[in-house]
Amino acid sequence: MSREEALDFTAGKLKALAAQHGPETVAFFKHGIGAYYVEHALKAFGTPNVAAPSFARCRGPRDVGFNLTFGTDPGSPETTDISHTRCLVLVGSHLGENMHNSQVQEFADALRNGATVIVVDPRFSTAASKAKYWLPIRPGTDTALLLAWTNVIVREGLYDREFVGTYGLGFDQFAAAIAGNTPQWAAEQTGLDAALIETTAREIARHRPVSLIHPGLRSTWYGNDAQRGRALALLNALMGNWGRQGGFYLPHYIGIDEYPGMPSYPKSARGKADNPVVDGRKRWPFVSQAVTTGLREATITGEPYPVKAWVVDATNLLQAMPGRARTLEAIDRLDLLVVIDTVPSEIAGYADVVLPEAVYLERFDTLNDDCLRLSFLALRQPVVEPPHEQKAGWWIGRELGKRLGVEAFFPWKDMEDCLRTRITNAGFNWDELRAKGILTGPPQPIYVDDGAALEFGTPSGKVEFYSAQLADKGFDPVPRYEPPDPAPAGMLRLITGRAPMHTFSRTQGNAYLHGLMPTNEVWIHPAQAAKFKLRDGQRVRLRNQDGVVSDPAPLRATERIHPECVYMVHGFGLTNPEWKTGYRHGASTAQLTTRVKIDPLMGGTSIHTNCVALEAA
Ligand SMILES: Nc1nc2c(c(=O)[nH]1)N[C@H]1C(S)=C(S)[C@@H](COP(=O)(O)OP(=O)(O)OC[C@H]3O[C@@H](n4cnc5c(=O)[nH]c(N)nc54)[C@H](O)[C@@H]3O)O[C@H]1N2
Ligand SMILES: Nc1nc2c(c(=O)[nH]1)N[C@H]1C(S)=C(S)[C@@H](COP(=O)(O)OP(=O)(O)OC[C@H]3O[C@@H](n4cnc5c(=O)[nH]c(N)nc54)[C@H](O)[C@@H]3O)O[C@H]1N2
Ligand SMILES: [Mo]
Repeated sequence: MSREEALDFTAGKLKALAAQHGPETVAFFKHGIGAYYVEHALKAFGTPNVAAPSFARCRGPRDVGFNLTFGTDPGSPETTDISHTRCLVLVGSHLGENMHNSQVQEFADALRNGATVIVVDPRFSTAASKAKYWLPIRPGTDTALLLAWTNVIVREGLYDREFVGTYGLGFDQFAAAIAGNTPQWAAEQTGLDAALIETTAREIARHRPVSLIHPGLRSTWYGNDAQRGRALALLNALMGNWGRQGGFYLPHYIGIDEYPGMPSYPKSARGKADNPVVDGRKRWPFVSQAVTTGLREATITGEPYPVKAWVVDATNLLQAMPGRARTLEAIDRLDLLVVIDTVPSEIAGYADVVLPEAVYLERFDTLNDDCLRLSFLALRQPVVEPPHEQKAGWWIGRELGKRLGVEAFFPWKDMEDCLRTRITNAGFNWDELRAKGILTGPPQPIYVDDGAALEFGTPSGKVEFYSAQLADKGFDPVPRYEPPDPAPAGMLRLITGRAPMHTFSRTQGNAYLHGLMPTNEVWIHPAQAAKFKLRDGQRVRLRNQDGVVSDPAPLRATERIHPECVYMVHGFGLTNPEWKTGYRHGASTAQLTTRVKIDPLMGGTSIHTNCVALEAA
């Protein structure tokens, strides 16, 4: 099929499906800014069903926990003022292995400046190796630790009374609710020493307000994660660090207008399919973005209405979503699966139509104008031509849009025309942006002490220590500890994270990065390795609680990990034989993630709820 035939076929099929089931029958899955114009075409066509795994599978629980507390989420990259902090607490955030480049540089600044670092992780991470205190917590028990820290800080009066008095709401109810969460109680849950919990609580408070408890990013751990996000938010609130140097800075943003004459999207009367109303309320009342697994369920059940076509752009749903079997079941029920990718990804192997996209060095994308310390406009622009028939996302979006009859949403000649017009109309210089790649706005105050305004977007306009919103919907208004489900006998909990040289599954085929790290390893405590009669370096398979068996990966027996869990880097074990590099290298954590607990507040799908036994390969 030629590219034109593929686009004609796709648009023809989408129109036929929309005629039968309504435009909402099309679901769009994406990850990242490159997917902007395909999303634009499909929203113009009339579907509200757009979801990214970076919400319910990644940052969602934390965002919701912070939103419920401060009325805003910490963003990505987070508005954390790491370089200036005197005390940095990392709860699972494995900076340095998780390569958020700017944050890793700030982390290095903080270390150079002599900041105290406290790392809570069942694994001795790279960040833990830089820390004054490493708390090797029992996996899944973090909320107990966070509540015990707040308990010490409240009981000993170490919190910022002025901040809490001026901006807080429901502090007394909060203090009463956590009164029983003593260090002795938390020690039993977390396996940590009660004295260490007390010492670290005092250490965190000693530096306030220049004390920062990092909100984390991927917070989909155990299924009750939004409440852990709230516990993290509340601990920060006690430090009075919102809008303070070395805490959370207050970001700025340059909003610029759309291309002139852009129509607005049609509004669907049927609403989104991912989070329908059940018994008079949204299934997950506090979602702030769509839930990918909700769209998958709608595809399988046909409820609340049939979803018959998926367009998947820059996300490998087979690795990114939990429960591969369920994803394949949904794909089986589709009338059309279109995949837009830069390589023959696993999901592309299941597609009816593949539209190859040019890589980021070969294309314009829409402007990046995120919120950061300085407001900015950043441009991605082509530096080389695509080698073959690949096209930029904006081109694919517009060509699809034309064929879907929504050309009015693409009034510009090409992306350069679109961007130049928007930039020029906003009073900026296009040639300067092209030459520099980024334009910044004037410096504005980012700290309260320099005159930045402190405002909270919660219903009360206050920092909600007690959440009436949660109470109204039948949830705990103050976070409460729920222990993780115990591992089945003879099994260990599977936990996962990142390695600096790889990005999920997307870099597995890159020969240079593959050369740096050709496989993941299975980290296990030596005492547990001995129980499974395995030795360091041996190739092993993992068998999960549902009988799913992984490809082999080498064992790494190390005291750097808590005896109750095994650890593996995510993204390995790809199954598309088209891949010359990376095909069936290492074990796939996604394949072993068959059991999820769903966060009742926001539909987050937990990852660390799976357990494994090990056997020699
Ligand atoms: N088991 C398990 N699952 C997880 C996670 C985990 O740790 N464990 N992590 C979760 C998290 S935090 C996240 S954010 C998600 C990430 O989920 P995804 O972003 O879906 O991750 P990848 O598996 O890397 O898939 C990305 C796909 O995009 C393609 N791609 C890369 N660049 C481009 C481009 O410019 N254009 C187009 N069109 N395609 C491109 C790649 O080739 C690849 O096929 O996964 C989540 N899922
Ligand atoms: N190199 C690289 N960097 C990346 C990415 C990438 O693919 N590659 N992806 C980016 C994305 S989208 C995301 S979301 C982030 C994810 O990065 P983060 O948000 O930092 O990490 P997580 O994956 O949530 O957490 C992994 C860490 O949590 C620890 N952990 C596991 N279980 C528990 C527990 O019960 N309690 C505690 N306290 N710790 C636990 C693990 O041992 C590991 O050190 O990384 C980003 N940075
Ligand atoms: Mo993520």
